[in-house]
Amino acid sequence: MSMGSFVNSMDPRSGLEVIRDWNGVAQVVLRSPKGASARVSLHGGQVVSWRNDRGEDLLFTSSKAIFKPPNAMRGGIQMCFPQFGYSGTLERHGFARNRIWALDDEHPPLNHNDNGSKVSVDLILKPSEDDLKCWPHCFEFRLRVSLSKDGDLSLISRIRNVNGKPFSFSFAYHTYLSVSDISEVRIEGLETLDYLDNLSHKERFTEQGDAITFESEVDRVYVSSPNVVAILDHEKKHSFVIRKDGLPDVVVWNPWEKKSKTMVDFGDEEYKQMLCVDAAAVERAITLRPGEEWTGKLELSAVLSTNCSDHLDHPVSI
Ligand code: TA6
Repeated sequence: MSMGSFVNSMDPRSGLEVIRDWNGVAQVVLRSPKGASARVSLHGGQVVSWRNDRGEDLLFTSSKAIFKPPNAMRGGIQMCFPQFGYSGTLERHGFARNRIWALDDEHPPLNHNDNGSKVSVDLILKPSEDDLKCWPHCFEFRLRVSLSKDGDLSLISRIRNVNGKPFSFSFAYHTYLSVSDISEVRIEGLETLDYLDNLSHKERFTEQGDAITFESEVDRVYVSSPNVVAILDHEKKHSFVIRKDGLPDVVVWNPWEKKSKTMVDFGDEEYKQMLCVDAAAVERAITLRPGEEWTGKLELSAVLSTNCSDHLDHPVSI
């Protein structure tokens, strides 16, 4: 995706590198000392790019993506909040991905020390008057996106109820992974789990014993999943390792051929080069009482091995 000529500048407060997209919306650029990079847009708090130290895109972005607020561009990592899918009365996947966020320079410290080995940006979203009309709950959604020196990408969401009464929500990091060829990809870590099939009215099934492979449309919510899942891309000889915390479910989506043709901002053949694997909280809504805060963490690593099973039994230390 050509980025067109963007004006780079340094944000005086955060010292972060900021570029403006062609709608004038700011994107913060994170760079690791070894050459990896990530770009986070204030439009939707969306991660619009994550590249390894060879400059290769690790996230999928459709060649037909529409870069025009308010709709999120098709690709990257989208914030689905306060609703996943059509599980409520709001627009699909909620409104957070369609709003302009702000840089958060009052972010309370996170209770973990990365001893400076990461470069981070902090964003914040609060409801507008219009949002309160369709979802009458005051919240603060703080998002920290970090890039480690080795190029691992981590996202930490903190949602605080600053309301007078409890509220409930569902959540997903809607993550478009770039893959070489979907028929060469398999997912390890979801074997034998139950899943809700969005292709048959959320009916509940149990996954068979082997790793998951793809030969048709898939749209499933794997429930009560382990906190580490691996996506093996044989052709690229690398794997994505997803580590998550506070997010019990994993959504797996590939639109395949027929559905691809129905999406204006998606190429007919692009289903072969992408797979959505979302760390999520969908099956059971999260309820926060006034003053309470929920945290949902995701860490993405791209490891040069196909036998990444050893990663599967490493405990999560995000
Ligand atoms: O994550 C799976 C899913 O809910 C699918 O049902 C599919 O609709 C996808 O999200 C894309 O949603 P979007 O609103 O971005 O077109």
